[in-house]
Amino acid sequence: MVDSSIENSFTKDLENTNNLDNFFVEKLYGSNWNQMLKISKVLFEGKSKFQDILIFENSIFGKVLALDNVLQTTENDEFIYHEMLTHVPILSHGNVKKVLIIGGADGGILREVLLHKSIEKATMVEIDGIALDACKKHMPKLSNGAFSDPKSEVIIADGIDYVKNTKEKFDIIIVDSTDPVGPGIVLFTKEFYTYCKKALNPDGIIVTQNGVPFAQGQELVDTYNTRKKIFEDNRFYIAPVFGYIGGFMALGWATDSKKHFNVSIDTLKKAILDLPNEMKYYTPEVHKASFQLPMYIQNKLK
Ligand code: AG3
Repeated sequence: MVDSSIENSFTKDLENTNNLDNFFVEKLYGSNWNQMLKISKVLFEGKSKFQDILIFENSIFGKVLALDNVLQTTENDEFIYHEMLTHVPILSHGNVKKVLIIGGADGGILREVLLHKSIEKATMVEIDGIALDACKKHMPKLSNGAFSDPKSEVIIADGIDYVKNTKEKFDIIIVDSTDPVGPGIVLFTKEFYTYCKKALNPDGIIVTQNGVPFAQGQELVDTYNTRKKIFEDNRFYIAPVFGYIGGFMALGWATDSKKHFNVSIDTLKKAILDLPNEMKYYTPEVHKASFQLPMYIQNKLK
């Protein structure tokens, strides 16, 4: 028996979806498959030199950031993406002092990076200062103070120019980009990965977001083919991020050091004791399992 108040709220919601006013509609996967989120309140709407920026509230996801009409992050599911894109490379490496974040306007990656006591400096290079300020003001839970941490350095610049010109060397580069459309497109090129390799220490690791393979399979294949000419060890690991519809998202991993992938669960279990006990997705077991790809994803990489 369905609780009648639940039934009523479903029926009411169904009626509401017939009125398309006040819905955010994402058409990232083309016109045959859209995602709709009810907007209960608009918190920020603006346009920068690079993109349209929208921050709104939704009763399921909490505050939502969309850039050029594509959902980027939400308060209620961000932990999955930010924990996996940060702790997997940092804990696999085991001795990380300097991290470079490319993109990441909302500050979620920076927040997770700074949890690691070994970090001496976290540099974040974000192209869009307006997006960053809007997130800081309207979604402060995401960065949770990370922007004013003395170990943080925030640079407003194009990520590709930064990696091309920097003399610094990093242990980890985390590319928290948009999809390969608009300002994010250069972050998927051979040039960009080559500059990243130069900016990494010899045993450094670069991780990237590579879309949802079921819907964006070509992005996965292109990234793999481009990077295998540059790095010794190229892989993907997966996490389901609810707001990025279509099942698992692929996170890319590239390094010249073969040992990081083989880090043991015991090493990870010891390393995680140094972190505050507040993970909501990451565990050492999930870390190791996330590199085991379902067959439909393996087939794309054959
Ligand atoms: N950047 C990754 C957004 C990718 C969306 N793609 C998709 N739905 N297939 C997120 C920024 C979070 N800091």
